[in-house]
Amino acid sequence: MNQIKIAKPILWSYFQSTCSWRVRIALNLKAIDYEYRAVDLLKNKGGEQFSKEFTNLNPKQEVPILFIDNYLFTQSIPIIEYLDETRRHGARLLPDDPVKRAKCRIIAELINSGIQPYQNANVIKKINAEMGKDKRKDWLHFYLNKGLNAVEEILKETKGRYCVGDEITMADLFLVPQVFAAKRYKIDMSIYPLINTINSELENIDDFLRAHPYSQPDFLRI
Ligand SMILES: N[C@@H](CCC(=O)N[C@@H](CS)C(=O)NCC(=O)O)C(=O)O
Repeated sequence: MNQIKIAKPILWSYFQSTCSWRVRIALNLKAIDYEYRAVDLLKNKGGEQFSKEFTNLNPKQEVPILFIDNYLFTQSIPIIEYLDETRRHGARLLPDDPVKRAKCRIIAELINSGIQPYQNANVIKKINAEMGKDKRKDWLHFYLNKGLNAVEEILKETKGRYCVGDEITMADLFLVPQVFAAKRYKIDMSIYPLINTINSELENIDDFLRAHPYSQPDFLRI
């Protein structure tokens, strides 16, 4: 009998990258075993994402990248949607109900395009260089608070135990890493009670804990 050999999935990740963390949670929730390839975003002042080898894999020079089913995917949202569409077991990350699905994508997008880009390593590097380190705090606090306010508002309407109702969805995979990053940047999280409550529900779930930066092979206290 002929057997088709399917290679083990490979995730290019950095322990502290919130975008990689989203995908790590999805892989855990879907019980997908994978090989972890660390990409040090800060190494040699430039970072391994700028190497020729990595740029060939992702011209945008960012993690995560996921190799799965013999395809290479970038961008956490399509990666997570692909996993959900091809693996129907485990948590359903995109609800069947079209309204819930849209709300879930809104929350993911508020964080994906409305918050994370402003705190991205290459953006902060440029802010430091062109505006000075003092301005960095104002920049981060302005954009993170603007985005988190919008998330807190939509949660008033969508929340159950988690971001959208009582089942874990893609929105939750975006929330937990973003809260961690906001705390690192010393955002006052006490003004976001719904985000805090939902984050506390989620952060101790085993599949989330195993995806946490502190549990990754490249974890470094920096
Ligand atoms: N929209 C992309 C964003 C990817 C991204 O910005 N990744 C960050 C880490 S969270 C990165 O690799 N940054 C490298 C850099 O800024 O040089 C996604 O969701 O995957």
